[in-house]
Amino acid sequence: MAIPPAIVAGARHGWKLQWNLLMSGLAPADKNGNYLRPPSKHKKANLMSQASLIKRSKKQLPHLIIGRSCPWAHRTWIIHELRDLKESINLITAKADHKTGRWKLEPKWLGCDSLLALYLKCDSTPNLRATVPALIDPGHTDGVKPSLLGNESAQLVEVLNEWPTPKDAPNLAPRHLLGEINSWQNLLQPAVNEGVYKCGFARTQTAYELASKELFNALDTIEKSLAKRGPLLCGDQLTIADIRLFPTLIRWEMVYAPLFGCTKKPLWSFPSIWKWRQKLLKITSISKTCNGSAWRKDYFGALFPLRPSGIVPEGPDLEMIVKAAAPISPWI
Ligand SMILES: N[C@@H](CCC(=O)N[C@@H](CS)C(=O)NCC(=O)O)C(=O)O
Repeated sequence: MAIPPAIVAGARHGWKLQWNLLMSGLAPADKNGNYLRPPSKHKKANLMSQASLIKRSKKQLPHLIIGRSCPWAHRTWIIHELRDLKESINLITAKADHKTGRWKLEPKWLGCDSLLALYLKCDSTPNLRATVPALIDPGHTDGVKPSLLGNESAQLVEVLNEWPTPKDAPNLAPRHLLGEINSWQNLLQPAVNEGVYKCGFARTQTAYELASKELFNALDTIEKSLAKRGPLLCGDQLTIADIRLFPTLIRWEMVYAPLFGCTKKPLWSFPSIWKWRQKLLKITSISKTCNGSAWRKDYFGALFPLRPSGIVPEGPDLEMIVKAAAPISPWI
């Protein structure tokens, strides 16, 4: 027997109320339903001197805590790989606990089995969210407490780019390109890197359309710039501007299009961006940080309000998508 329309309407209304409640826990919004990224009470990230690092044993070195699917952590991870910082910063991959929405530490580190416990051990204020990436100094002498050196990715990529290293390591933010790198960051951070989240976490149609417009306008700007003076955002040289953009665009077909509704145009309709992404994925230090099927599992599994069934969709693997020749676009 068909369900009476009044019951369907009541169920829809009830579900929408509950959905809004769940969304408030996941992603704060303003009164018009626009996603508001929680301000991170970020600490000023500190650079350590070569002299203080040399004195330390492997265990006493700072640790960079990342999560395999977090795009913010991904940016710091790529710099860690590209500059080969493993001799001076240890890497820990926290595991996403989908049931609690928290980061687990397996195995425990400094006696902590969760990122929250670790933040508390570092005396971070309880209202500071326990987010990845986090750069932590375990303390190098007995009795010295561990401390949080930084947990804001935008700063951390800069700090890691200047991190002392005994070997030759690339400078991804050379002085003559700093102006350009900063102006890319001013566009990329709100419109693209946060922009995909603004689409996915929008609570109303108007909020979604606003975010989508801002996002695709930014992609148009990137496309034009790459076509004119690519192959990279600052010309021939790989910089932190590329590294800041890459984790968003490499997740596109895996999660941001299917789950966040970043679908106004397919990415292949931006031919220069398409080639740019292929070029970056060919760099081994970058490709080893990419795991498309893990991203699918984490995003579809963790973001319950967006996908209550928890079903993880199938799809072609990342390499296959990225390596495909971009079709002749009807938008060109
Ligand atoms: N301040 C951070 C924010 C990073 C962030 O939002 N990380 C997410 C994972 S993608 C997180 O750890 N969330 C845990 C939480 O909010 O409790 C940055 O940009 O570095």
